[in-house]
Amino acid sequence: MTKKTTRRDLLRGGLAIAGAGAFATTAARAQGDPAITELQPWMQQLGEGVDARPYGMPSPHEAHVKRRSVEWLTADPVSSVNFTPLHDLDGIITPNGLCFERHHAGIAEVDPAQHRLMINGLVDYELVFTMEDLARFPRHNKVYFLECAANSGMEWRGAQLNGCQFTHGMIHNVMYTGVMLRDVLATAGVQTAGKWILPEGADASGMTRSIPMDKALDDCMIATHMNGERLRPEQGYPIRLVVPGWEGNMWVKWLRRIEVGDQPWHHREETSKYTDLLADGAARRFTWAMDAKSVITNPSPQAPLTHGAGPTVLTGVAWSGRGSIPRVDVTIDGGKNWHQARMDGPSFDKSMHRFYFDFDWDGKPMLLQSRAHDSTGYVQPTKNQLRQVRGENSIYHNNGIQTWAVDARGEAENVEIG
Ligand SMILES: Nc1nc2c(c(=O)[nH]1)N[C@H]1C(S)=C(S)[C@@H](COP(=O)(O)O)O[C@H]1N2
Ligand SMILES: [Mo]
Repeated sequence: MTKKTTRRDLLRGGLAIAGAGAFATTAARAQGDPAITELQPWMQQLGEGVDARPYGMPSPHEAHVKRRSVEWLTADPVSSVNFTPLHDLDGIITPNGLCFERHHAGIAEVDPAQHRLMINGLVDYELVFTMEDLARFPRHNKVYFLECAANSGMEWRGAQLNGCQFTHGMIHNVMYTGVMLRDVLATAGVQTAGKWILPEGADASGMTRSIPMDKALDDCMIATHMNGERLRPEQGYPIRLVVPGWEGNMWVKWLRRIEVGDQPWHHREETSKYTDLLADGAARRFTWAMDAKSVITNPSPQAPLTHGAGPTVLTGVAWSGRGSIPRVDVTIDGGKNWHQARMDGPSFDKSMHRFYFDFDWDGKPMLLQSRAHDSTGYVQPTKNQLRQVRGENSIYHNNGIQTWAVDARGEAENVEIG
């Protein structure tokens, strides 16, 4: 016979799960809570109708969730960067309006009717496509992260910016819809000598990068949509190049031309920029794939623990330009003990992964770190391990382990340990 469950039983069951009610309010304590006893304004009037919000926006209570920039970082906002508010997000997808932006000459406002994609150079047929032409190639859907090689660059010499939005926010993770670059190149007929491509952007910076043909024919896409809707102007509307797992600079936005050549061009963005100056003065050439990396997004400096000791959800994101992330380790005592985090959500190659560590906080100060393992077996290094190999002159490609010091009040700070 099944026992009839009373409300009292349910409450008791709930409390037992919560460990003596560490995070539950008992019915007795809740007595007189106006959130329960008072009729709220939204309970007393009709809401707006279906025509009021043809393109919906987040609740006004979420107005703090926004991209932010660091004023002193660059000389001018048109050649600058803003950062994804990682600490305010969950799951693995970055909402379109919150994807960090990196422009070298501001946002190009392109009229798709006046935009063309040209293929020229070492091809049998030099071709020009309208946006309509591109829509006639087979379409594909893929989730990929885009990380600027400069992400965490300000942290090379030591802990600096107070918030994962600023230390790790030059990344977004989006589902792209688009056509395979290899299908488009095939119509032009790449000649045997064609070993490299040079995509070029239609913005005033005329961004160009050399990309080896193997990568171009492997998984590169010409994207038209992000998270189901057309690309945003900030992200390269109407088309951008998607170069899975490789540094963000190669993902040319407002794509207008692809030249096929027999050798790399060595333009600005692959020589004086986006290369790493090693200790001996030599520069690392062509660092394309972004190595495995992770960061704890909550708690973090912009997202303190406010509930005190007891059940606590720690979470963060991890990614690798070389594959997926089967495992993330987490420590709350600065690396004395490591715990395997719980991976949750879809796991795609070269996509962001979400991890959680659900634990009972004793209310004492903590030193939080996360360490990603990728599907190739590579393990995310400490910042000191990176410095041993790369010296102190680097800016780009910092995938070292991040530390947050959490004090007894739950406030978090960017620090570096041993
Ligand atoms: N045409 C063009 N493409 C560009 C850039 C640019 O300034 N112009 N910036 C590059 C850099 S450095 C990065 S990190 C990514 C940023 O993409 P996002 O603005 O979608 O975040 O775009 C790349 N593609
Ligand atoms: Mo970048």
